[in-house]
Amino acid sequence: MFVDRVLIELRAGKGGDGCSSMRREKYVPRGGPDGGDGGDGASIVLEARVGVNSLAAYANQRLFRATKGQPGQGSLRHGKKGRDQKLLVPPGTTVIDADQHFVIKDMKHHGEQFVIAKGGKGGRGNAHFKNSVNRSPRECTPGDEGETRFVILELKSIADVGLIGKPNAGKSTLLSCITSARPEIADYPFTTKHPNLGIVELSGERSFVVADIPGLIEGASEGVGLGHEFLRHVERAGLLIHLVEPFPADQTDPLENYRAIRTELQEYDPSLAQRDQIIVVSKAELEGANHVHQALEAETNQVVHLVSAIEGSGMSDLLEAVMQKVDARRSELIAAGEQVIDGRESLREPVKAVKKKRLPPHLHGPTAALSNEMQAKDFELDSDSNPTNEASQ
Ligand SMILES: Nc1nc2c(ncn2[C@@H]2O[C@H](COP(=O)(O)OP(=O)(O)OP(=O)(O)O)[C@@H](O)[C@H]2O)c(=O)[nH]1
Ligand SMILES: [Mg+2]
Repeated sequence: MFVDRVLIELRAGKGGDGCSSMRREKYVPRGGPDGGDGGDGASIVLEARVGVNSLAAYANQRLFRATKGQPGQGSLRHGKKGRDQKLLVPPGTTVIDADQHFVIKDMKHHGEQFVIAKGGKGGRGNAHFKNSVNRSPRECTPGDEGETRFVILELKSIADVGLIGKPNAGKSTLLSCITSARPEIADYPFTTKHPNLGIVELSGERSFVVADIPGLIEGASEGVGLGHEFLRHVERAGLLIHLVEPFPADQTDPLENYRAIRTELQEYDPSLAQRDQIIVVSKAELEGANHVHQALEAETNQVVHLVSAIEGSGMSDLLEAVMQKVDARRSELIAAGEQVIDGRESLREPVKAVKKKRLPPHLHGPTAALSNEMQAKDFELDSDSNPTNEASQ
């Protein structure tokens, strides 16, 4: 299941109460206060991790609670701290405050983590309040409440290039042609219901990430079709590929379709409409596709690519042009002192930690070298081949 927006409630743990206790023991006069402090409540920590691909883990569970701190006890025993709860999210997740709608944090990199709800501090035991005037205080403080927060987690895919266009334009076919991604492809509109990402690898270790999103139609801003919702997955992309189908199944005019998508982009976010774009006419092998290509070039006054995913024609020119624009944008970002987010990072398989097996002493200690040929008595005699060292290496 692909989930890219959830509202969750986070409740950090309460701090444990401080304890009020007096030491009473035979033969120990004036034992004094010995109430321990309460342990701190656990916090809730968000961490971006490669390999977590959607927010599906939060689709069914809405409330996340961290454990409380334990209360302090007599004999100066302090309460145990609560164990922090870690929630994993995909890199590219934006954390938004649900009450006031401001962005708390944009988690772009693997391993990035931060405390979203802080646990309450533990209370203080009466031993803390002892002073020269009051040597037997009964006073102690309760633990603080942990923070409670409603947050919206929103996933905005990290891609260099966004593929947009009308449904059935051939976006998913193009993605499957240039990357190893295998999205669903069919000759009916709205085959793609959630974004798909793929990595395009060119020679010389040059690569970029492409995001294919569900098709847009006129009125998407009013929620028609799948709406605008998925456009946020190309928001981070510095470059858009606008795919235009030459002969739409619904007999509409391809130029009109092109303009309609431009209007939808403008309505969603004017900055997205101004973003650099490469226009591509798909299904080039169909007769008459080049007329559409010429008409589009005349209308937009810019180079329009003509490609066929079936025959593979025009692909290498297109990929080279895209790579150049991606490289130029990366250099621009570096020159402006901004960080370049590596989209490939979020698609990489997570590295699984290999657990070292603990060997019993007879397999790794000095005795591991014992055999019929090497007996215990030989160890001292044969000082050159030091079996103790060999075995321990
Ligand atoms: N003849 C021809 N057909 C193509 C080409 N590329 C894609 N198609 C066909 O166009 C149809 C739609 O392709 P998709 O890749 O599913 O289109 P899409 O834009 O992803 O569509 P949605 O996901 O529904 O928005 C499929 O039947 C493809 O086989 C092409 O280069 N030539
Ligand atoms: Mg598709």
